[in-house]
Amino acid sequence: MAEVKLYGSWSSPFSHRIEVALKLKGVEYEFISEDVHNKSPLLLKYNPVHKKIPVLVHNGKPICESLVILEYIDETWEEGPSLLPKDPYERAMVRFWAKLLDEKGLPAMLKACLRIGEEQEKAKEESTELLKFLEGTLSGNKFFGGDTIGMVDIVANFMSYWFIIWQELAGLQVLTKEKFPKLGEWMDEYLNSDIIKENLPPKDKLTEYFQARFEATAAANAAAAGGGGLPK
Ligand SMILES: N[C@@H](CCC(=O)N[C@@H](CS)C(=O)NCC(=O)O)C(=O)O
Repeated sequence: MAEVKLYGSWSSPFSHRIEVALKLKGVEYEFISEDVHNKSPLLLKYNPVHKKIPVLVHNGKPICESLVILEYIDETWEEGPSLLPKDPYERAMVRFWAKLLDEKGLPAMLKACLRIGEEQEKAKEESTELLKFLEGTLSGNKFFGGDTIGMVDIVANFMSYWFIIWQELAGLQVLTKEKFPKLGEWMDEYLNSDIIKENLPPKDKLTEYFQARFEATAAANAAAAGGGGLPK
């Protein structure tokens, strides 16, 4: 039997993506919990380039970077539900949105919650612009993947759960059901799907974890700014 190990962390949306994909495909795996502030020698061995979780180790072979891992899972366990469409154009579109969410969406949304002043305003505008595009792509579909959860839904997990917590902590209202009704419906559908619901980290625990991280970032930035209290 294939040996599948996931080096991850309970609080990470990247790690959660891989757990969801494996569960959707019905793949049995061992979860190895990593402390990202004190990485294990095995994690550093398997991901010497980025030194980050998640890493999937399949029969001893490591695969790094969540988007790469998601495609690997889809291609390796073909019998489960497809995470990417078969049509080349549609596959390209999935990769486009997944890349955009990772390269622009997540950093902008995090910045909107961590920065202040002009930088925060810019990040809020960038996030809102992207959310408008995403709202447009849903066009009557339950999920970004159509009727079933696909790769874009899984990649966008940070928006439906993590960003909602971050914006609550920052006292922002960038993504709300009033401003983005279709994204609101998508979030409900996604978060209430059995596999997602059963595997999300508890909201209280996650809020507490990020509250501490946000406070530590603000304190570090204040110290770097000479006590000026400007989170960078
Ligand atoms: N691009 C990576 C990002 C993964 C990532 O940022 N992982 C974080 C945890 S959420 C990590 O391992 N951080 C440790 C570090 O930066 O040293 C992916 O998609 O897998």
